[in-house]
Amino acid sequence: MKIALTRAVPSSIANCELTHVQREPIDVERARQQHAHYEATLRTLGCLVERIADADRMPDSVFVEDAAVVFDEIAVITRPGAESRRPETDGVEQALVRHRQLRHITAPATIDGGDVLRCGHDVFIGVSTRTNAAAVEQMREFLAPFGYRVTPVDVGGVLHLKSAVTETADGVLLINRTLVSAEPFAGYELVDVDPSEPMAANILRVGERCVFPVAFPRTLERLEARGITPVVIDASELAKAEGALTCCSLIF
Ligand code: CIR
Repeated sequence: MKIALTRAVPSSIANCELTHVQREPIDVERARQQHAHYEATLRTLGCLVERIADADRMPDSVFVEDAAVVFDEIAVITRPGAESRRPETDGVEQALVRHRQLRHITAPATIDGGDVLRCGHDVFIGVSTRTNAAAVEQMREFLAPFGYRVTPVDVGGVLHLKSAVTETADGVLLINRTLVSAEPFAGYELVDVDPSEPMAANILRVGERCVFPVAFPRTLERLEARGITPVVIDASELAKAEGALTCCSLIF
């Protein structure tokens, strides 16, 4: 059975980090309802949802994806690019230590899990405002014994690599080519987001199924035309905190 680690929406979320999104009021109760529905969806897709201990004073703590990257063999505890987010990793580490041997990213390297796209044994790492080249090298060292290929990918105009490209099925990526070059993904089948929905490239894969936001109906049509039929949910409140679907869980 797959495990999905999640963490509660903190009451401090209004103070979250924002980079490419204008600050607007976030309805914490609505965010919590949507987050509960997200967790329920993961359960219907066969995940055992485990909550990491709350971190109510850490505004971005619901976005657990950024604090660690989980592989079959090890889990890497990150050193998040935003200083305000570094305390988040302790709780995530306590939850993960029961499941995996751990490795730790160390200074001067910084990396957010949102910049790490794993497709089988290909690991693409976005070099972004949050993730630097030193982190790519540390990841490469951690993963070398297990046969992963690590490829750095330049990311600009968006927070993380996985805001621009994610995996929908083995060998199939959903991508916004205006945010990231398609070149590193040669050999993959690419499904393009609808040009009117630039933020639609983040789809959450759970085994053979996917979860996708209701906010992007045109891209949904493209996915369905390709034979991909995701479960559609509303994630609009956390989108105001610059969070997408993959950010809210660590699934392994
Ligand atoms: C941040 O700026 O760090 C948060 N407000 C949003 C993080 C979203 N995480 C992700 O895309 N993996």
